[in-house]
Amino acid sequence: MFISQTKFLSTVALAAVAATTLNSCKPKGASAAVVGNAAEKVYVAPGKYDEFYDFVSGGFNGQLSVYGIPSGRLLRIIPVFSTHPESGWGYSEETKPMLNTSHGEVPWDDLHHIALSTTNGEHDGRWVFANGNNTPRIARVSMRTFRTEEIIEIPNSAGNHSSPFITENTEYTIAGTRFSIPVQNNLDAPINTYKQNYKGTVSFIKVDSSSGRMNIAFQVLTPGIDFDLSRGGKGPSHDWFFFSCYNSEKANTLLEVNASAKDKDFIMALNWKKAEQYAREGRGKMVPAEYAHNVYDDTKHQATSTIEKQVLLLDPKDCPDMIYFIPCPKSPHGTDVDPTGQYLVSSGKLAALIPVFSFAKVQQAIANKTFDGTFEGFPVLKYESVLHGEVQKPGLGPLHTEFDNDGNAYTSMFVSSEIVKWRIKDVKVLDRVPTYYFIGHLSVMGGPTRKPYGKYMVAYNKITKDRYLPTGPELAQSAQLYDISGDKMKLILDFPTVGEPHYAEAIPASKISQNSVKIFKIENNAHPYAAKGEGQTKVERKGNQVHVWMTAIRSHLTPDNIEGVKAGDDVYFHVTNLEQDWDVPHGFAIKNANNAEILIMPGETQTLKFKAEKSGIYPFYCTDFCSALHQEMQGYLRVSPAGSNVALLYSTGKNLPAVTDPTTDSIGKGSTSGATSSR
Ligand code: K7E
Ligand code: CUA
Repeated sequence: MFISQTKFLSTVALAAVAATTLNSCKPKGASAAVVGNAAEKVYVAPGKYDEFYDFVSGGFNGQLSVYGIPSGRLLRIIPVFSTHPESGWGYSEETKPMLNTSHGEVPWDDLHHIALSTTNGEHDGRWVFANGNNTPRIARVSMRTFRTEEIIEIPNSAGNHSSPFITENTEYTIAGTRFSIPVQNNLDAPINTYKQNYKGTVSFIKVDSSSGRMNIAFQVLTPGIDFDLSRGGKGPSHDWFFFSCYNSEKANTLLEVNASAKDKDFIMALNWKKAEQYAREGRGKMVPAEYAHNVYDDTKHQATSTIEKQVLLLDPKDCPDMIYFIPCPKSPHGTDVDPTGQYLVSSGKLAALIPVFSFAKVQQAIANKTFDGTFEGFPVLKYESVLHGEVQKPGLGPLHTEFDNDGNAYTSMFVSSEIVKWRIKDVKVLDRVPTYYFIGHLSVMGGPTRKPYGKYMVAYNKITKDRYLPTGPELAQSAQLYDISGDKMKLILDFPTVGEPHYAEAIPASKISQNSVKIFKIENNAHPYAAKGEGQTKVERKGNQVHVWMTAIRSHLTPDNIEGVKAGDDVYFHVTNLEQDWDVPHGFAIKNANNAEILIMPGETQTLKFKAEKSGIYPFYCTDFCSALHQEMQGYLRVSPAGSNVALLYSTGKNLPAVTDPTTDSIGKGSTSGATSSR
């Protein structure tokens, strides 16, 4: 996210902000900040592999991208909430349902955060979860196929920002609404009735431990505030989830809000174990809701989209001792839990310090009822009573905090463009290093897990300025890699990213590379239109639909000549890639299709729909340079005028007799007998 300048200018830190902003835009010796042996540290020799896969959110490109660390090499772009012509994601008939929502197809989203699945708080190498910010959705991506397998829409939500963070064993992935909205009734309540009618929700999406399948287990209704970010507890705080809330100025005009200016914003602590129990006890209510649940099947090679009709809503009024508010200095953004699960770091963007809360003290305060009033009926814990300490003078504009395995924290400072390393034990600042420029998220290898790997840290910056060759008004996005193995953080590499990166998480390559799927077994292909050999290829007409069972293998498409399609027909090319070798995709594209290509992996079937609108000849070809004779991998579709009598014919390697329509063609009179035969 990008913080508006005006908000900062209104703070007391005006002068300091202006000075630091200027400084960080025109740094002295920005390139000299690189240490001598940096090249050695990031050099991954040809033929060698990177140590980590880094899964990086693409922000407004709606995708995920995967980089190798430490090289910074881009390995893959994974389409999630956006169409991707390169692979046909969102263009093939099989993947279109993945982008379905209760509002129809939504082919774009704003992907900010990812969460790698964990078991006992450690990466288990199974799934990547990602949030769609704009049309609330959560996706699950497989680390075996590097593909999106499932997308679930989140009802009663608007601006799905504090998502998709997970509980320690990936029991749940969590989604908190950014905008509060009217929930359930009076859906177009006047905006000036915000205080009375607008509510927030946080959703708990159960993740099946073996299949990964997601289902919204329950939603919790909350006061009408804005949730920004969240994190699950670990170890001692396992049962809890923490949400930062901002912009509670509106809520602050409510009488019950504590009057202290310092307590204007909150961290909401929610005991999800209790919520789970209340849901089980039937304290929630099934309420009508419409949301899409889209699942991709790797055997049928296609997605289905189901519109769900109801969701279980928990009203905290019926669920005592489940939610507490922790006061937090101005406009908290990130809220992060340290590897031990004992400390909670919450960064107020406009605060001149970083509060660190002690989970043990939170528990004590709850037990002793050390409250400081209430917020909309919920107890507010007394700030001092839950505080472990405050990091003094960390820098300006703290956003996000990550951790290493040695008790240190690293906080990104947006306004002063730096990362500050500090010690959790005594909240003492140990080191600081500049970032170029305006860092948002940062990522320490394994930073959100119980056992961070440390070693490297990546800064994801908002502004690139002079880091790369200029490329017109828009510049490449900038990530920066730091060596954090010593006491001092050292900048060792700049690398550009695609889209606008927000959060990213890296995992050792050894945890997933051996599980990578190489091919889909052709014998397991259960696609209803699969042709598992050239003998199964055919063309059939069903009304104005023409279905083509086509195969691709080096280096021909079968069939390659198709006639008898008429203007007004919808032609479905179901292309099966018969290869059973790693890294031999075939592509398929046809002239004038209002569509993209499809890219078909070995053993897979994918379908391109072509609307035959005008009569003519439409060449098609393989788009992936698959062999020396790839360029020869081509064919023709003949589209005749609507109402003509040209029969369906198809062939490969054989010239069929000329077939013309006697009613529309006066030159030749070809035979139409043996119409749907071939070869
Ligand atoms: Cu700080 Cu959307 Cu996580 Cu961006 S958010 S930076
Ligand atoms: Cu198949 Cu090119």
